[in-house]
Amino acid sequence: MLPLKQVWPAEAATRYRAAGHWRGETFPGFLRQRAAAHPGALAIIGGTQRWSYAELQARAEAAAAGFLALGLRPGDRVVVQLGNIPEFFTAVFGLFRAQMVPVYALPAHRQTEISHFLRKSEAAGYICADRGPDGFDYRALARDLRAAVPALRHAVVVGDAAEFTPFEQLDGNRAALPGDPDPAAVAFLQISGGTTGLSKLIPRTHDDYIYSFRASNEICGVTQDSVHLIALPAAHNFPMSSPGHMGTLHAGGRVVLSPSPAPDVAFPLIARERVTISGLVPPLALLWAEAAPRTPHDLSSLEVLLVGGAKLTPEAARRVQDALPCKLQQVFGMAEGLVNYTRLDDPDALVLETQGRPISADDEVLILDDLGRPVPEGEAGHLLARGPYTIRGYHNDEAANARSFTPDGFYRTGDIVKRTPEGYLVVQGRAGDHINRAGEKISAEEIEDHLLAHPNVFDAAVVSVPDEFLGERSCAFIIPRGDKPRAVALKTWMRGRAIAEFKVPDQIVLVEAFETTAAGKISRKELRARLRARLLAEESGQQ
Ligand code: OOB
Repeated sequence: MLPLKQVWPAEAATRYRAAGHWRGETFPGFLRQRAAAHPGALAIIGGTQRWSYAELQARAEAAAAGFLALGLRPGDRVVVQLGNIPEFFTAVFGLFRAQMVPVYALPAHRQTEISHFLRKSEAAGYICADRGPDGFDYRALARDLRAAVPALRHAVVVGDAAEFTPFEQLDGNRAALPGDPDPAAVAFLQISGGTTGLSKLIPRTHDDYIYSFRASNEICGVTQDSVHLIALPAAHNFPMSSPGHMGTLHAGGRVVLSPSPAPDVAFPLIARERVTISGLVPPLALLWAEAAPRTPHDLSSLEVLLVGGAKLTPEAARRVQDALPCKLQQVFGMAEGLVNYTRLDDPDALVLETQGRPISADDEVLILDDLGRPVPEGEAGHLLARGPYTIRGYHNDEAANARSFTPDGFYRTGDIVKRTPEGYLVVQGRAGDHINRAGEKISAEEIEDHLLAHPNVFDAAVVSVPDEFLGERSCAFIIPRGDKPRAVALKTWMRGRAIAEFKVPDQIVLVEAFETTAAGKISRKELRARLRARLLAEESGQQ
């Protein structure tokens, strides 16, 4: 299969190379270099395993040779659904080494999502673990996927593989391994948060992604002395590259994998491994802030805590800063590219009240009104971005590309932001209809589609509602048909749709009809806005 390309105009690519952003580095290339320079340094710590760079490199090569021996070919896409276990790194560096393209799924995804990723990426392989920490059996999922997606040729399982290929036994002829990939080729496909319908696939190249975490390392102070606790799912873009495990490995530091972000799991790891940096979504940062003053574990090694993925309010930021013995750094990023950070030497006012400024002097940011005109400085508008690590288009999705990118290549982020006089962004909200549930993005449309498949649902509208703990939660308004469905039963039925648990509506409200205007029907967007406003008014009236 030909390598996938992500196309920047030649002029922009030349400029990014000349500026030293794109240096021709690749994933297999940088791991090989680190392993040669510091073979004995610890790279990955997870469960009972402690792997040096040399060991990670050797395991990745064995996996790469094993993938080829199975019959997978360079260019093949392989969906990787692994949690925070060391094998995640063997799998993805093995795929990189064999010039295959990982497609990153989250452990929470189920058959509906994974089969969509497999089809959309035309994947030939799927890698999962036997079971998740919650007991979920991914082999049962692999069976369903094989039946549903005939193009899926290989399922590889970490642990007890049953009838599938055992991950631990992957090996083959190293001499058959290809050379290093083209740095301009797509290295992997990330999953979009999904504003409309199903998730889109985000192609990231070696050049652009490595630039984003190399530059993040500088901004977040990551060096070979850093010990990075990965508490969020390793496949998510934030813990992967902001500066994430990839940034840490690029710097020659240590990655410590936490099977859960809960303080009772993460805090002992911080103390034992002398963790210096970690990243969390706001609800978890608040949980850590609650637990930190009472913990018997020594957290004094922590230097930096990054918080992002959803809005951290100034009050919440203050609480986190006061309770934890480290610097707070806000991060506002997206898997499509653009990432903003507050800087480590910024004054409190910027750290607590803004979501930072872009990584790169070559990040171009526009803030536009509804008609596409720049807003006056300091006013809120739609954020658009273009730059050396922001994609120019989704994988294999013309319709989404027409919606999400301007003709001159700016990505419409869907976020509403303001810019401060210092050039820092403050996130005000979203233009699109999605729910940011503790950093997990849920498309209202996708959930409405599922609900409409229920025989007793005449119509459904899904909205986000402010939530003290989650930031936002989902509420589904349902017009029943025939027997009124009960909320509990409807939730159970939704689980039967084989979707990620976080997509099951938190709240269900039955209504007789949706509003219309004198002129007739109103748009879905307007309808969702009205329903949301009504619910909030009712809730505040009850207090
Ligand atoms: C990160 O990436 P995604 O792709 O899961 O979600 C991106 C969206 C943004 O467009 C924005 O709506 C929201 O998540 N978001 C924030 C935020 N960080 C992300 N909204 C308010 N404040 C923040 N600090 O979520 C992501 C990727 C890389 C680094 C950090 C987060």
